[in-house]
Amino acid sequence: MRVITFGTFDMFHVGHLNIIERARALGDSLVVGVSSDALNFSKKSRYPVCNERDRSRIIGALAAVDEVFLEESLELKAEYIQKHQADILVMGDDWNGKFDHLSDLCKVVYLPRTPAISTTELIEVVKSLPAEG
Ligand code: C2G
Repeated sequence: MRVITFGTFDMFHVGHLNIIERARALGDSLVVGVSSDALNFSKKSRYPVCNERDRSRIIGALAAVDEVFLEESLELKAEYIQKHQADILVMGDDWNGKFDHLSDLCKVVYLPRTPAISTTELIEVVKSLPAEG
């Protein structure tokens, strides 16, 4: 079984690792679509802290990941699933129900998010640290 998942994975943290490892455990191989910088800008009006090349390198270096590609549009999930011959689509449950229409192409699974950690919170924590010196 081939599993596919998607994400920005900016400022990589343990919540990202958890979903990637749990996604991989559902099948025999895992392909990850890393959201492009342009896709992030169009969604959030800001670029990720880490650029798409570095984010892709980090994801590709993980033992649980077999293949990485750039996700250029949120609307292309069906094409990516078919191109990569995925049997299972895994998303965090912040996306609950959003991809149910793809269930005629593959199984769609939403996994619970890891509580109490997010890129947004990490940015806030770093901002609140006192300056050194
Ligand atoms: N995640 C998680 N637990 C957290 C934080 C994130 O399980 N504490 C999961 C998210 O649910 C998502 C994945 O990690 O499945 C990547 O999260 P983001 O980088 O925030 O990705 P996102 O911007 O939601 O994806 O097609 C979707 C796009 O690629 C955007």
